[in-house]
Amino acid sequence: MCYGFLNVIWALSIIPHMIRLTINKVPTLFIKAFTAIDVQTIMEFVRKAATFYSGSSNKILFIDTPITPATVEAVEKLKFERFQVIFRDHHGIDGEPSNSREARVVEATTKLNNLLGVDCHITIRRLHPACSTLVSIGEFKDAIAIIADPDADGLTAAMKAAGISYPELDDDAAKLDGEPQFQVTGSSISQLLAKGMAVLPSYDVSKPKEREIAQQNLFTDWLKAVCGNEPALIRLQAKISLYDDATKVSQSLAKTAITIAPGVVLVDVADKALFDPGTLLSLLENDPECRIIVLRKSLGPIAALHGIQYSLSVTKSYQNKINLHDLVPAQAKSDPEAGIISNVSFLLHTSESIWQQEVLPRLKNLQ
Ligand SMILES: [Mn+2]
Repeated sequence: MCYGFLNVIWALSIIPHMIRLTINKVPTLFIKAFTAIDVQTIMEFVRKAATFYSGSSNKILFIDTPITPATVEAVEKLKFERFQVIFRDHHGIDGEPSNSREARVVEATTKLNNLLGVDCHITIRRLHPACSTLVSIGEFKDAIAIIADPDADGLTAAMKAAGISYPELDDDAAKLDGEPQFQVTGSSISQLLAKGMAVLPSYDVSKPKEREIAQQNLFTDWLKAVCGNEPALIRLQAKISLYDDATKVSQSLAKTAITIAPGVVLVDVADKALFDPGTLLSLLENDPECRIIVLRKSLGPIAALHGIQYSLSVTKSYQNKINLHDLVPAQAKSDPEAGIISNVSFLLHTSESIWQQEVLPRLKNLQ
């Protein structure tokens, strides 16, 4: 799971999102499990993989997958069906939980530890910036299936586990799973993945499968390119100019930023050309006074339902000081229908009406 900019919340939303790849003969499902349907998808994927499996292990590896109640349920069901589940992840809570979401993660972590014992290794990102460091090369090449997070960290970790790696993979994975400005700083092969991810189309309600298909193709090509496939490499390189154009759009968008409250900047990106969010956010973060960045967007899970969405993120150095949950009513639930999505304290997405009625007045009074 990525460090936590806007794409994270996109992925945490209600939109089903999954990718299937066969890595070194190991069927791999990339999914974030949040709903009963996600649990069912995992079960069906594993059962099908098991019917085609000719080896002698009964291992299922979960790697970099969010520690949610749905994930726990999938693991329980797999155990019940006599699979050996091995769980490796770095999303454990570092210290005491500071909000209800973190408390739920701690609860689910305890359940997984109790269910799996030594087969469960949940650590923290500070110690393991990338999940690839939690497996050795080929450690799970005989597994029946791998379930991984649908991002670059999940992909690199699953590849290494299945036996496909290269010397810089761990270092690249840490960058790919880090903040946007560092994601594109890895080895040349890693940059192809990072830049490809940066220019994936945003979720568009009129083309609900477009982003998922684009990401499936990107993962497939990158896996092939790492294995030395020349046509895949050429296809990935062709995306670089798209990325370069998107960074130029970000540079011009950054110049349109307006300050709407002390340390709060807003950029209207609605209906604009494809831009790179990482470049835009890092340009805005260059101002040490900048505390909160607001993007007004025409694409995204709330925009899909309400037309427009406001996506707020707290800049790195203020993340311990500002809790965006303070900008909405205390009893507010994270619910796209109601116009609010927020799973972490430093990211918040709202509809136009919640923005006008709740968020903006509170922002103006923010200390
Ligand atoms: Mn991760």
